[in-house]
Amino acid sequence: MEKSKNRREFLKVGTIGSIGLVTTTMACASETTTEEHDSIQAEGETSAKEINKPIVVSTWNHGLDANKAAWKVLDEGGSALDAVEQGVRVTESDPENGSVGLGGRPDRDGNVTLDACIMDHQNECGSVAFLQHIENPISVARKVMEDTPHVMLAGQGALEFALEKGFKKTNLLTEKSKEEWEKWCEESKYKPIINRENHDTIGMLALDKEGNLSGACTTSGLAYKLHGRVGDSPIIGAGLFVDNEVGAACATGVGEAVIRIAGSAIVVELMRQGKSPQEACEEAVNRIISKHKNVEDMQVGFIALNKTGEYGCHAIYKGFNIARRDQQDEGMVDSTYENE
Ligand code: SD4
Repeated sequence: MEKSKNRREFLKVGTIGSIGLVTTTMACASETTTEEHDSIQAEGETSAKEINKPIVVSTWNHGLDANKAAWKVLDEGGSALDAVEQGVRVTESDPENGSVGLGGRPDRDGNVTLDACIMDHQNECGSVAFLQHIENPISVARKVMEDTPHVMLAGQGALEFALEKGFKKTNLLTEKSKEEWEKWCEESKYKPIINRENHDTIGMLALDKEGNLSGACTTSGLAYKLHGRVGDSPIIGAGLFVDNEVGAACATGVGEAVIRIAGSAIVVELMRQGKSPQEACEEAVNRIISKHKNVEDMQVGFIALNKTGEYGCHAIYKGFNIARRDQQDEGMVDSTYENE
């Protein structure tokens, strides 16, 4: 397999504020070089001008629409927490999206089961796993965070909690998803589908005008998974992690691989040690590769955003992309990757 764009190539892409045009082809990483970033730090403070805020980044093409909703909050001076919740709700409620919320592909028995989590700048976090019948699990996760002493609710208990909080029971299995699942049942391969294309989980990271970070992650998980399977997306430290002193990260792809390396927590810790968001994502991807005997068909991508509004992304395979919105513009950014 061919190695692709390496870090040094795209670290030259630009500096903060230099991403001008909306583009679908730019390589990932925004865009202080390591040296520039160091010099900012060495001067002692990062001035407001140097910090690229507010900014929101999210996974895949559906991130563009989600970012618009998040941007509305950020631009009006709202919190990153509100922004990421409002942002990913758009994707959850889109019946055309087959990997998140309404219209999500079911498990192998035909049940749409959802995982989501949210984390703010005060290390507060909330999560729901294996939740059925609720269109916006991210908002249930936020309620877990704000209205309970717990971090995570799962299954029937999460559903009962959501109903108590006034969420409505909804049939999430759209005709389209049902037909696809029925077709899949004819072959009965019982092999979860692993996507390398642009229609996966939404993970979103935002830095608000106050300079605070938050993140959200929500998914229907791997299509046709075993009933009861939970991926990385509701697990704080795996699918999402935020540390307001350092940065935030989220993951998309095969959740089992992300969980095995505590993926998003690792990305944040690497940034704490001085890595740029891009370098941190690369190291986490390579950790996954080195810890698995075979990554064939195992796509994983990470996004990271730090306190200066610098972002990066990296994936095992070509095909991952992220949506970015900041004060200059909005656009898609192709992720760098290890393998074609
Ligand atoms: C999961 N990470 O459930 C999610 C699914 C996903 O790209 O992101 N697919 O494992």
